This record gives sequence, structure tokens and C-alpha cells, in this order.
Amino acid sequence: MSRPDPAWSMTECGFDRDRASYHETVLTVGNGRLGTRGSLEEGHRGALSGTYLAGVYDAHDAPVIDLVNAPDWLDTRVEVDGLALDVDSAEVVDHERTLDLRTGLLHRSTVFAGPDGSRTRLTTTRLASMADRDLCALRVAVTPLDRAATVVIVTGIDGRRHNLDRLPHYPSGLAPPPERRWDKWARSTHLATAARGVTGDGETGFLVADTIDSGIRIAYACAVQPVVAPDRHGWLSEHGRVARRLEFAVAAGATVVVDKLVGVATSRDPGTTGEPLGRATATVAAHRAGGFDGAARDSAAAWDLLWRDSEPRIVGHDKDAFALRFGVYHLLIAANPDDPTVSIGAKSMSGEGYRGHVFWDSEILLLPFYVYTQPRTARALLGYRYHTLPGARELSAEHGTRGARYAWESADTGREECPLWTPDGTDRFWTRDEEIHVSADVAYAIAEYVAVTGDERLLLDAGAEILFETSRFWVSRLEERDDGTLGLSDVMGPDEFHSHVAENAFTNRMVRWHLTEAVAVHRRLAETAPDRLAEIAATIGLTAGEVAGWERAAARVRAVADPDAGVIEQFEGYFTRRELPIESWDDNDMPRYPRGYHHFNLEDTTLLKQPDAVMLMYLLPDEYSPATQLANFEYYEARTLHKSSLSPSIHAIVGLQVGDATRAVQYFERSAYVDLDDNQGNTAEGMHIAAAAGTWQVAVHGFGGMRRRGGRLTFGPRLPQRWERLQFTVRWRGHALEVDLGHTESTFILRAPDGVREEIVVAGEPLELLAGHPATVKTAPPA
Ligand code: IFM
Repeated sequence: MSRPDPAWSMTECGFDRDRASYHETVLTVGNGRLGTRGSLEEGHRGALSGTYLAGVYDAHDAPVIDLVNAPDWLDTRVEVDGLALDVDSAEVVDHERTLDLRTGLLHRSTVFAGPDGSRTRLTTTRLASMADRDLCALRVAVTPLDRAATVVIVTGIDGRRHNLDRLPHYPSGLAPPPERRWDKWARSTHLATAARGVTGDGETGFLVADTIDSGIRIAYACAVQPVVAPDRHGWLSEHGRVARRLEFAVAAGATVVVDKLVGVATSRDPGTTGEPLGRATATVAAHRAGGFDGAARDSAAAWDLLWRDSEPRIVGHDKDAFALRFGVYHLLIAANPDDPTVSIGAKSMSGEGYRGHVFWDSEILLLPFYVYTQPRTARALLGYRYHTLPGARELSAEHGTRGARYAWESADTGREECPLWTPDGTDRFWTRDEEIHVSADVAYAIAEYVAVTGDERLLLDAGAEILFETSRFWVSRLEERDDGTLGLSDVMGPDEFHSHVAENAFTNRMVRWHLTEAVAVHRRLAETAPDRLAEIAATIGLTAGEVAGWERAAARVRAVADPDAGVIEQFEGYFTRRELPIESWDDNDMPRYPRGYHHFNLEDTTLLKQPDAVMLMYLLPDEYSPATQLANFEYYEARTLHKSSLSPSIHAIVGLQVGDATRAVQYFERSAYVDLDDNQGNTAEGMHIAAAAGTWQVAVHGFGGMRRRGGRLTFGPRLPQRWERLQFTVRWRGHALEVDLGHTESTFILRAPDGVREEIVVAGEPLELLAGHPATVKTAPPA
């Protein structure tokens, strides 16, 4: 194989069972419509393989709804003179896999040896096409290296898939060997095979399966194309699986190559008509002439465009540069601009952690990356919240409130999918009942999208209705206090160590912001789009009087309004909770739980899982004076354990925002390396995709100091010493802005039609950009 550029390569060298599931996650290929973990094509004992299709959820046989482990399109077995080429049956002499981040191709080369010492090389290349998101492709090549041999390749579609569903109960202290790591998990079955076989041309196998409870039909069609004619071949169709068997007599040192094209379709694909099987078969037929090479070429071209718009570059520090790029690769394979009915789960489609559920991560951590680099994708992600608005209305009604309340963990319908209890049944998840801030987070993301893109149309299509319905929820959920103010009891902020609190500073402040924003949008649309506003109002029965009520309510919400408030109490009574010192730090210099403490017994202490007040300083920077921001950062940083991968990035950014860069690089590393170095030990369960996006935010918003303030883009670069330059492109109101930041001077180029001008602010000074003309200015950071 031609060697991809190491700066763009995620590589696995040698096969290590202990690290196999880690590699399955980090080597995931995908295209936003599906994700396929980087498992070996033939599988291995202890593998945690899976292909996940965006939006395909099912709850059958499972305590909580799962993103379904869909049919496996890789499914390949190779035998050489009767020896199965897999890591459990043959000796691995050499093994290397490289994920080329630039093209999305995963290359593999493994040399196996049999008991007699004879060696065979197996190479594969796989892709999930970015050019046609319904297409996947696999190339398999087998070379008996030192003798002539009979090579059998069996490759097809395997529908006998299960989700892992409950944590294993190992006796304490027993560390199972890696090949048995997942053995004790309960497995849920979500798929029932509806049909399988071979199409009339004898060339294309197919498998159709239905999800058992949600009733989604999934169809895969696959063409298996040998480059030279096999000596014998035929299709195998057995329970839940269809595969083509090809047998070749191969001379020593010669290579047989088999290509496979797979079309994927489901009955839930938006904007499609016709049976999924017909569509899957049509996809394969459309790509048959171009074959694997054509699919790889088209996909690489689509990747080029994605990187052109989204590539951030750090010059001067290779590991940081790679970590950022690796995260962006995973962000690009996580979302689909063409599907406004799905969002990104907490582990994207790279694993089963959090069962594919969607959290506030999507709006607060992930969305900014897409808003600034792939606005069409950002719009689709917000579309998911419109698609699930009916579910949010139902959820609100279930709780006796009005309007729409978004679920803490959301899947296909918007209903609450957060489990009630931890898997061992000991601790209750109050997040599902109390992390109601997610509704304000959705509103915040809508406003951010509109402000950055200038796409007011989103408000007319979906955003206004969401803002209004969620405002209704807030006013019906707010409680009247004795002094006439409005507050919220029994809530939980982002800091999940403290439940049942009242007047959570983050939630209350965001609610006030939300109501104010809804009123402002209503006013704006009354001027700019009165007819459409009237339609929306008629649809949801909204009156001007109700909107006026939101304005009055916003003014009464108990939230710190004084910009010079100093340290803001996280919730009522927080300052009276016990101070517990942090006395131990892990290898990454991040705090450990104090001895005897864990996630669920820190309620009466002041320790935090992740920031509330600091997050507020990040989301609403104009609301608090620099002194207040600094005071809150210093106070709460000292009490934060960072037990969420979302936490370090926010601390890095706010630290830089308040002029305290002490730990910014360390926080950047913690966020950027979380999966690269597996520094939380659970990358096997999927990528911490919010951390990947948080890392992008640290680079761009933190070290690059790029913020949207007063209707303009502002920059205040403050690069770490170890970086020479930071370069990225953002889209601002429909145009691209190329940014090249250095320690002492920075260059900006507006890419827009001739004559277009845009004013930005750099290091506090306005700078007028004229399209196509680079502007270089001094940007030395404050001493
Ligand atoms: O949404 C987060 C939450 O803030 C902390 N626990 C993990 C969730 C999913 O990433």
C-alpha cells in the first residue's frame, strides 16, 4: 500500500489484544450516515465490533433504547489451505493498520503464519463513502508468500448482531483477560432477518432485517467482484447471513484481489421513496462500473472539500497538531448534512457507550465546530431538535408543564431515554429528571447558528417554534418565591455531583437568557416576517400576551444580574457545603476523587464534576465583568474534579479568557488526548466526541481567542509557547475567513466576491478586510 503521510495517519502497529477495542474505536470509518468500528474484518475473540446507522434505534430486549448494532458489512473470512487467517487461529507475524485521516481510508496489512511456518499476507482497505453516504467498500487481497496455496475468501453481510447491554459483574478484583472482556455483558437482540439471498443477476447478495420494536427496515446489498475469475464460487445463504464464497489456486507470491461494494438503505432515510432493498441494490448498481477504485476516488474528493473548509493546523507541535486533526476527522464522520432528523450521540457512531443517546453535548460542545466550518451540517443537527419537538412536548406534558421540554438523553423520538438507575441498580440517575438546562442549551445553539451564519430562515422553518415552545415550558416550570421572584427547585446543573438543588446559577441564568431571546426573536420576526410569524403563532396557539408574559418572567427569574457579582453561588446553599480538599492527582495531573468518594456521594461537598458558573462565563461572556469572570474561574477551578471529558476544554478557554493561562495547555492536552492516549481508560466504548469538539474550541476560541462579540468576529490570539502558528478557516455570514495566527503578528484573508468588506476586531482594534486582500496585523499578547 502507498504510505499515507504520518501527520495524517492513525496507526496500529502489531496486534495487541489488550488494545484491540481501543483501536476498534479510534480507527472507526464513517460518513455521518453510518459509522463502522475499526474491527478486524474476520473478527476475533473479545472483539467489540459494530456498524451503527444514524437514527436507527430500538428498545427490544433492552432496558434502555440502543443505537442498533446493525448488520456487519465487513464480514470476511479467509482460509489458506484450510487455515483460517484470524488472530485466534494463526500466528500474527506482522500487523499494521493505518487510518488515513485525509481520505477516510483504513488500510490493513497482516502477515499470518500457519503451524508449518508458511506465511500469508492479508491486506484490506475499507471506506464509508463521503461522496455517496449509502455506499461502503472493501478491498481484500491475499498473498501466499512462500508457497502455492488454495485461497478461499468468504465475504458478505452478517445480520446476526447484538448490542452489549449491561455492565459485566466480575467478582471484585478479577480482571478478565481481554478476549473475555465483554463475555458477561447481557446482549440485546434488535434485528430480525426479513429476507436474504442473491439478486437475479447472480452478482449481488442482499440481506434485509427489521428492528424488532421500532420496525425500521434495513437493507444491505453487496456486490462481490473478484479481479481475476475464481476457480470456484457460489453464494452461501444461512440464517441471518449472506456471503459469496470464492476459491482460487494461487501461485507463491501471487495476489488475489476481491472487491466488495455495499449499498445501505433504511425505511427511515429522510427524503427517500421506495423499498430499502431496491435503493440499496440501486446504490451498488450505480457504483459497479467504477468499482472500488472509483468509490475510493470519489470519496477522497469529497473528503478534500471537507478538509478545505475544516482543517485546523497547529504549526510547531506535532502531537497537538495531530490530536486536533484526529478529533476533526471524527467530527467529520459523525454528522450528515443531508439528514435533519438525527444528531450526534455522546460517542458518535464509534461505539455503544451511552447507547447512542444525544445530550446537551450536541448543542454546546459540538455545534460550534459545525457552525463555523460546516454550516449546512449545523443546520441539519438543529433540525434534529425540530424533528423531536413533538417528543419534547410529550415529555413536558408528562411532567405537568406546558410547551416543550427536551430530554436529557434523547434518541429517535425526543422522549426521555436516560436510564433510571446505574447498571448495578445502586444509584439513581437524577440527570433525567433534573438536567432541564438542556432546553436552554438548544435555544442557545439556535441563536448562535443564526448569529454566525446569518441564516434567519432557520428561525422561520424551525427555530422560532422551538424557542417559543421551550419558553412556554420555562414559564410553567418556574416557581413563584415569597419575594415575588421566580426560581427553580429540584434541578441539576452541568455539575452532576449535586442534585435536587434550587436556584442553580447556570440553569436560572440560561432560562432568563432564553426567555429574553425568545421575546427578541418574536419582535424581530414581527417586523421581518409577520406572515410567517402569524402562521407559527396559529400553529401553536401563541398570543402576544403570552410573549409579554415571558418578558415579565425573564425579569423576575432569580439569576445573578450584577456584572460585578464576584463569586456566584452555584446554587442556594452551595457555600455552606463541606470543603473537601483535593489531595491527589493522576498521571495527567488531573484531580482524583478524594479517598472514599465517587460520583454519587459528593452531594454535601463543594467539589464539582464539571463547571456551572465557569460555563456561564463562557456562554455569556458579555454579562460579567472581567473581575467577576476571574473570581469565578479561580474559585471553582480549585474545586473541580473534571470527571467529565467536557470539563477541561471549557476550563482552558475560560482560563485564557480571564488571562490565566497557567493550566491551559494541560487542559488542552487532557481534552485533545483523551482518546488518542485513552487517558480516561474507556475509549473502547467509543470516542469522547464532545471532547474532540471541545478541543477545536480550545484552539479556535481559546488560544485563537476568536469570539463573536457585538455582532463581529473578534480575535485575541494567545498561542502556547510550543505552537508557532495556528491556522484555520471559519465561515462567517456565508463567506470564508482564513486565519493565520502567530505570537506577534497574524494574517486574515476574507474569501468572498470582489468588493465585499467585513470588519473584524483583532487584539481590541477594528480591522477592515477587503475580499481577497490579506491583512497582517501585530497581535502580540498582553505581557
Ligand atoms: O452530557 C455529558 C454530561 O455533561 C457529563 N456526563 C457525560 C454526558 C455525555 O457526554
